[in-house]
Amino acid sequence: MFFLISPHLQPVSAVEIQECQDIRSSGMYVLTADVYGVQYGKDYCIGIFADNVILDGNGYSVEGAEIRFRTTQGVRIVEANNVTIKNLRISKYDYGIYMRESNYTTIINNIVELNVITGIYLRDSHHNEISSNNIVFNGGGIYLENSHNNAITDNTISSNSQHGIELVFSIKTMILNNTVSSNGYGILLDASNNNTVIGNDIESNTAEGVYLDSSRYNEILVNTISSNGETGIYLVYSDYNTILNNTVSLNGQHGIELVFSIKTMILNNTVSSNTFDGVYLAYSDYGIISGNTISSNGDDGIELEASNKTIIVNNTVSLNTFSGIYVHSSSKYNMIFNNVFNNSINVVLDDAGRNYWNTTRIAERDIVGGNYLGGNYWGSPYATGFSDTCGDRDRDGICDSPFQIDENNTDWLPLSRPVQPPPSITLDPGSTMILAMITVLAIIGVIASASRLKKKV
Ligand SMILES: [Ca+2]
Ligand SMILES: [Ca+2]
Repeated sequence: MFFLISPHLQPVSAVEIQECQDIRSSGMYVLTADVYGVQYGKDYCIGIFADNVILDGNGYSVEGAEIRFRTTQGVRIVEANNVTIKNLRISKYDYGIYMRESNYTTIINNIVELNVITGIYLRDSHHNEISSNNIVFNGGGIYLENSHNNAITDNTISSNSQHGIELVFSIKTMILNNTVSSNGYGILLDASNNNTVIGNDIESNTAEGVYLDSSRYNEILVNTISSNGETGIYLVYSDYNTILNNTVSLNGQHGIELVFSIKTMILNNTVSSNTFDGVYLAYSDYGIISGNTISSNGDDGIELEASNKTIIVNNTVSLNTFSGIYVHSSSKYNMIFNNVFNNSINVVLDDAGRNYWNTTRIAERDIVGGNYLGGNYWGSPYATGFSDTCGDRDRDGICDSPFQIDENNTDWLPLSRPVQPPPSITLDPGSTMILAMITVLAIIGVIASASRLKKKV
C-alpha cells in the first residue's frame, strides 16, 4: 500500500493526546492521559476534521465537566471519512460522539456513558460501523438521522433513559447481535425503511421493545424480545414489514401489536406469556400470520379489531386466558385455517363480518398430521373440544359435521384427530400453503367484489 512506503507518514509514530484538541490531518492519535471538558471557546473536546484518522483512547477518558450553557460533545466528527474511534471512554457530555456528514467510520470497543442527550449521534452519515461498545446511562443510546447503510453490531446498550437505538429517516441499517436492555424504548424506527433488526436481545425496556412508526419494508428477525414494560413489537402506520422467528414473551402489554399497518408478515414466532394479547391487529389489513406458536397470553391469543383480509394459517394457539382468537368490530374476509386452537374458549366473535375458517379440502398433510387440509383443529385443554370429540366416519381427518361459530362464520371442514398413521410422504408445506393462500385470496377477491357490487345496487 502506498502510504506504508511514503516517507511522509510513519504509521508507528502516533500523536499523543493529553488535552482536548482538533485533529486536522490523517494519522494515528493515542490518548496518554484522561482529558476533560471542552476546548476553549468551543463546545466539544476532540474534533476530527480529516480523513483516515485513528483515535485510540488506550483506555483513557474524555470526560465533560459540569458545562451547562452549551450543547457539548465529547468527540465531534464532521466531514471526515474512514475514521476509527476505539478504546475510549466518553462521558458526561450532551453528546458522547457526534458525527455529521462522515462516512466509513468505525466506532469500536468504547464505553459511552452518562451523556445527557445521546451516546452516539449520526446525522447524514453513511456506511459507518458501531460495534462492541458499551453504551449505558445516557439520555438515548444510539441515534441515527438521515443516515444510511450503517451497521450497529455487538453492542451493549443499557439503562439509557430514552431509546436504546433510534433511527429517523434512515435506511438499510443492520442492527445485529446487540443487547438492548433497561432503556425507555428498546429499538425505535421512525420513518425508516429497509432496515434489518436481527439477533438482538431486547429485554426489560420500560416502554416497547421494538417500535415502528411510519416505517416500511423492515425485517425483524430472530430477536429475543421479553419483559418489556409495554408491547414487545409495536407497529403503527407501518406497512410491508416482516416479523420472523422471534421469541416475544413476558411483555407488559401485547406480544405483537399492529395499528393502521398493512401487509405485515408475522411468521414462525413464539409469542407467549404476554400480559394482554399474543398478536393484536387493529385497523390493519392484508397481514399474514403463519407458523407461530401463540400461548399462555393473558387475554387473547390473536385479536382482530376492524382488520380485514388477514391470512392466519399454521399457527398453534393454546392456553390463552380469554380466548384463542377474538374477532370483532366488523373484521371481515379474514382467512383462518389449518391452525390448532387449544384454549378454554377458542373463538369469540363480536360484531364480526364474514370470515373464512377453512380452505377447500386438499390432499396435503394438515397441522395435526391428518391427510387433508381443511379447517382448523378446535381442541381444548381437557380434550373436550369440538375436534377432540367429533365423529369422522370416513377417517379422512375431517369432522363429519361443520363447526358453526355464528351465522356468518362456520368452519365447514374442522379437523379431527388423525385416526391412522399418515403415509410417509415428503411435504413441501411452503409451496402447498402458498398455493392454498393464492386460492383463498382469489376467493376472497371474488367475494369482496361481489359484495361491493351488491352494495351498489
Ligand atoms: Ca384482547
Ligand atoms: Ca371425515
